[in-house]
Amino acid sequence: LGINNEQVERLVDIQQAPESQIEVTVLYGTHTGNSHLIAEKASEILKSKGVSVNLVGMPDYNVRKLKDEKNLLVVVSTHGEGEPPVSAEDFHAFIYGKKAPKLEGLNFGVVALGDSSYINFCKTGNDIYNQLLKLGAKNIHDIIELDVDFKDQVESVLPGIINQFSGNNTSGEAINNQANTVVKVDTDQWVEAEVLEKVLLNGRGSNKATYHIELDIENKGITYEPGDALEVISKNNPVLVDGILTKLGLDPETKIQIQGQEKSLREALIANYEITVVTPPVIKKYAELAQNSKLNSLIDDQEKLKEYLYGSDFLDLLNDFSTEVSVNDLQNILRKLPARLYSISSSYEYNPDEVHITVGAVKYHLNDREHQGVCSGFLAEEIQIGDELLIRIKKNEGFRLPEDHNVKVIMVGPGTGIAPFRSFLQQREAVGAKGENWLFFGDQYFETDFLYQTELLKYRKNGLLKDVSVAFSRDQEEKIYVQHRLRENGALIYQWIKDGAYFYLCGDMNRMAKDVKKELVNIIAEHGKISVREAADYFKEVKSSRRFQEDVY
Ligand code: 2AM
Repeated sequence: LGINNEQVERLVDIQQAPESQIEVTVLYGTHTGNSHLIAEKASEILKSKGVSVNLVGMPDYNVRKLKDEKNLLVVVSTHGEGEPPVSAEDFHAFIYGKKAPKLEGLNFGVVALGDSSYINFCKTGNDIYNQLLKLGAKNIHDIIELDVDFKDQVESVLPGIINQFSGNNTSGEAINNQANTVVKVDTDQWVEAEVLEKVLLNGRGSNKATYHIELDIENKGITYEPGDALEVISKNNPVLVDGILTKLGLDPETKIQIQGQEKSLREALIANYEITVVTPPVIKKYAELAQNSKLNSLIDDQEKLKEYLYGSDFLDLLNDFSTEVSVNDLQNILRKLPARLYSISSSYEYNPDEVHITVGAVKYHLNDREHQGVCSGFLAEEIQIGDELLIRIKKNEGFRLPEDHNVKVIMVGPGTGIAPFRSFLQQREAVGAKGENWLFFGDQYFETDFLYQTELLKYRKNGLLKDVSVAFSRDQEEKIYVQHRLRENGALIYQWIKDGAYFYLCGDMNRMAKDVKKELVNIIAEHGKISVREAADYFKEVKSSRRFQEDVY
């Protein structure tokens, strides 16, 4: 079970306290809701074992209570290149901060979610795990790391850690029964929805291909709120699949078992396995097979590995480091293809029969071949009007319009970051919200990349939009970005924020979101006539009161 003596003693401690009921706080930090899902499931199982559970999201958790906790199960995801999800930022900062308490009386476990295509896989979970140890808390179980295909794994790992908390008998049989009967986290049904419309939003000559896609959900029993995302099941490009099969000399019609179904190898490679991305675990498993000294030295060098993996697909790997691969090997090496998430760009109140998404197609040339992003490529190249897509709604409670319709709203969404704001605007129109709306949009060129231009200008004309401030970065020599437009309007932005406006940010996480937040702090400092440090504190307050919300990727 991976526990040491000390942990066993702890466990016995718990068991020897029959009088008082065991209490466990299940604390989750989530971005897309997966951690929430797992935390809920863990709570359910704990309760069924007579444990008293306090299930709480990190933003709602009073960190001053941490020092009094006895049993803590943390479920947390990692965002992008190893950062905490927004909802976990404060908790993460608190345990690393000066005010972090000693936690000698605490038993804890961590379930970490992540995406193994990133080098810093599950970093936030590991940060929290290591820091809780440093603060003197006792790990009741080793950290559990779950990849994007966690739904397969969670059923076998969750009972193990839960039994440590509940102090229950941990016989393998009990765990297995649990695994088969109780631990199903993936219960939401997928729905087939017909593609009603598919429009390329960029003009001829653009560097970009952004598609507006409308899906029919009439009578499908689906509802959603502005801010929610759509999960889409995608398929791999058959050309890439055939390239792989040819390279490996495998028979496409070989029958294999996958998720309890029999399929041909070709079908499975199209629908079930990830081949457009090579993750570090995948290349490591492949290296064991290939026994190639060049490949071995590559995987030992993190920086070089990262550089190599950037943009490479599985066929690149096969071409660069040839070796014999059996059907069985393939099944062992490849990761399951996860569903993809897109911010919904329509409002249910405005049109309950449809759901819209705005998809930026990822396409590039590498090693003399065309490469595509898996789902955007699928939606851009394969899917046509009249086709059916498998979809379901993914709630996003961290990105919500103010309940009070009179509150002003500032939205910053360059590129496909515009998507949720189209939904916000439709919603504000549908419910007749009186609060003013101000949109900042940016992209490369006015001529070809002003997404939803007609709609947005119409909204400005009819007053739904107070203004749409645009930044076309490449229409002039020097770059103009949305944050420059924010700065130009600094005095008014500051006024709005002072007056209680909500500020929303959506789009690129790595550069844009960081720069915009920095600019916002500068605006607060300049127009509030306070130091940058004080402005940063003020910004934190705005954020904790949920008047700053972001959905970045
Ligand atoms: P660029 O591609 O010309 O650099 C949407 O992709 C828009 O965001 C583009 O105009 C892009 O400009 C811009 N962008 C790139 N980096 C950015 C940053 N750090 N801050 C704000 N916008 C950025």
